[in-house]
Amino acid sequence: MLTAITRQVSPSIVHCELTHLPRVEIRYEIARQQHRQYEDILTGLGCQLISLAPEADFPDSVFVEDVAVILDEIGILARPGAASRRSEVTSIAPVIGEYRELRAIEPPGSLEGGDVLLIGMKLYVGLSGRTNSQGFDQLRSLAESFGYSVTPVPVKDCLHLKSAVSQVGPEALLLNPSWVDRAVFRGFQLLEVDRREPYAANGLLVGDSLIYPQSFPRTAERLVRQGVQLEPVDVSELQKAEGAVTCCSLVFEDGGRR
Ligand code: CIR
Repeated sequence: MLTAITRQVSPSIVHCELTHLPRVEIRYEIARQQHRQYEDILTGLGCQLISLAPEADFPDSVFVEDVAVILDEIGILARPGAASRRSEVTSIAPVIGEYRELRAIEPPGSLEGGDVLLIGMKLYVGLSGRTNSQGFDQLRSLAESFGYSVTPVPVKDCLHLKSAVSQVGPEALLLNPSWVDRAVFRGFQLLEVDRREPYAANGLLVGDSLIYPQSFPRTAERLVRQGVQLEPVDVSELQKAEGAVTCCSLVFEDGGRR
């Protein structure tokens, strides 16, 4: 059974971190409704949902993906590169601790879950503005001890690795070749975003379905043509905070509580 951890949108989301987009008005009530729809989709796809209460002190806390990496064997608490996000880890740690033994990325390492693409026993880790080489090294030694291969991936012009590439099928990845080097992912079936939709590379694969933003119709059409089953969701308000669909949940195999 899959479990999905989410956190409801913070009333202070208007003060979110921004790296590549200009600040525009985020309509909090609409963001909340859209987030609820996203949660409903996760439930509809069979996830047991753990929807955590909003945290007023942490504008970006809806983006739970960034604060942990959950492997089958352990949960790794991240150390966000954005200083304003570091304390988000504290309140989610005991929730993940219900399911996994915990480890943590320690200073001077920084790492955000948005930089970690997990496919089977392969971990691709973005070296971005948020994840540094010490964070990468720490994750690598933790994951390699359980038999994972761990590959560093330079990313440019975007926030996280998963802004540039995500999994859309068992062996298929969707990517923006301007932000990440296709060659890293040789061996996978590679689909590219439509050039006019640079932010379209992020989808969340749950079982056989891809939760995918409504705002990228051209790339969506390409995905459908390749046989990908889409679950469209409107996340326009969270996108203004540079959020996408992977970042709003931590989805993992339950395997029973510890
Ligand atoms: C941030 O800059 O940290 C947030 N405003 C957006 C985080 C999005 N996270 C993700 O895509 N994994």
